[in-house]
Amino acid sequence: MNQPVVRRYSQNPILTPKQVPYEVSTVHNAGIVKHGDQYVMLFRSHLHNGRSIIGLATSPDGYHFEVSPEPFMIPSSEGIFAEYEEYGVEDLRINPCEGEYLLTYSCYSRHGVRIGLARTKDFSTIERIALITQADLRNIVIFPERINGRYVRLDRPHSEISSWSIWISYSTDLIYWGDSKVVMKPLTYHWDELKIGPGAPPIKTPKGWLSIYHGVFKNMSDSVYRLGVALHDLSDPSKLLGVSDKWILQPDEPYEISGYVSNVVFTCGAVPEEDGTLKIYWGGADTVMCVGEANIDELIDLCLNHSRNPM
Ligand code: BMA
Repeated sequence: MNQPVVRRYSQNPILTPKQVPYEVSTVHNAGIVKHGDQYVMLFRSHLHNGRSIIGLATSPDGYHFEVSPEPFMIPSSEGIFAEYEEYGVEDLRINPCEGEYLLTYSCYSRHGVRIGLARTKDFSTIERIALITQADLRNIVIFPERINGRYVRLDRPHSEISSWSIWISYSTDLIYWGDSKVVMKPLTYHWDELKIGPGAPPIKTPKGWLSIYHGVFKNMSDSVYRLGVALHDLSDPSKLLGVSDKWILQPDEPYEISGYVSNVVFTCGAVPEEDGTLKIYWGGADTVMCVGEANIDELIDLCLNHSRNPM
């Protein structure tokens, strides 16, 4: 049996820089959600100066996207956000949460990288709420509902003395976060041994919270970004029920192997469908957007029955 866990859409890539009506060199690492009868994608683009902004694209079917004429989010020129977004905004996640969308994105500046939180209900107006971390920290996803009265997020701090791992933090107001602890670490001499980070916002299933994450392996010439899957306990998401020992997606296609950064598949979003499949979206080689489908039960089975040690 050698069936791929994630079945690529035959017409990948689904979005390329050529489809963007303003000047960009990449489209990648998009947050995505089903909003009413549309799929809404907030994708990252490098400008020709190497800094990033966020664009918006919509689709009736999750495969064919049309890009809005203007960018969705550019670095702020106001207040504290202006100082910390100076070098660009990146890798936005759309976290559906209790009737609104919480947008978590990396803010780059001369002070390092930290995470901004904004909210929208309709993708036409957006309100920046707060910077919710110090530097250096990336890849925040927020669970879709409060658990035991608190908002919950997975995050990924940087460290000089430990391989970069997935942590959990809690908040009662979305602004002040704490009670943090590490929940999952890279495994030595394993496909994710260099570093891991949260990818798509967690998805609720009857068996647990499903989390698609990225893991990186460094070889003699390169680093390879792959995707893996983990399952968190429904009532205590700091508890890992299992982490698939094998990756679910690796760079295999030409548009994943070569591009702005070679050998990268990187996700910021996935959409569960009513038929039990999960549409996973990923950036290929930091240059184009791609989609593929996995079976949610199969992902759960990988976590529960073919698990590696989370820590
Ligand atoms: C990470 C982030 C991602 C990017 C990946 C591969 O560190 O910067 O945005 O997709 O590297 O270049």
